[in-house]
Amino acid sequence: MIQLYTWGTPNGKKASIMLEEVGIPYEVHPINIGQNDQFKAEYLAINPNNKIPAIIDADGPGGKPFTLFESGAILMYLAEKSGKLWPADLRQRYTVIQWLMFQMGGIGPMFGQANYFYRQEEKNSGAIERFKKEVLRLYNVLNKELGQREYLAGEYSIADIAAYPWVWRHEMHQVKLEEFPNVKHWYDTISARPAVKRGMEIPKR
Ligand SMILES: N[C@@H](CCC(=O)N[C@@H](CS)C(=O)NCC(=O)O)C(=O)O
Repeated sequence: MIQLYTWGTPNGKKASIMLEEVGIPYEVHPINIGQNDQFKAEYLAINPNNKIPAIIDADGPGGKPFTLFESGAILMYLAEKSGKLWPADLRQRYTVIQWLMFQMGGIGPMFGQANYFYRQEEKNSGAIERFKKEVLRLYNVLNKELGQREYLAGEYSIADIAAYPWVWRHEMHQVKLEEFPNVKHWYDTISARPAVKRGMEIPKR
């Protein structure tokens, strides 16, 4: 049984989608980041970086409990632990990791900043300009790549699970998916997966 510490944001949903995809039983602990639960001492003992998601695997490596934060690391750990969505072939595995890093280093931070600046009442036009440009650049990369194959790394993988909940927030960063038809097709295909539907419902309120 895995303990999942999460909230209803893209990084949190990556972990719940993955747990649903690989079928590992888990218990949800909502960490309300709007009420600063992430700064409470008991949560900082799990993730000193005061962010969701985090997991505790009671049956971790060596049969001992294992605590892990950073959503990309959680996806890789759950893939390796379950043996699912984790290609045995080195070339394929690193293609998955490459697209996972593209999400962690590009999509997550850039879409996240764009969402933040678009949400502010007092608009910072310089910041909006910068992040809008970067968001559109990233959507163009996704659209071009997804025109050549169905999923980011070929087969459905943790790279798709990482990117999907960020694209779910496309309205927040003012992107019309219809303008990126290959991304829209990929998004709709992933949205139809039963495990993704269940994972997106977490945490239930
Ligand atoms: N790189 C981290 C980012 C996690 C992250 O930014 N989580 C946000 C929610 S999506 C959060 O917990 N924010 C609370 C805060 O910054 O205090 C990961 O991928 O796990």
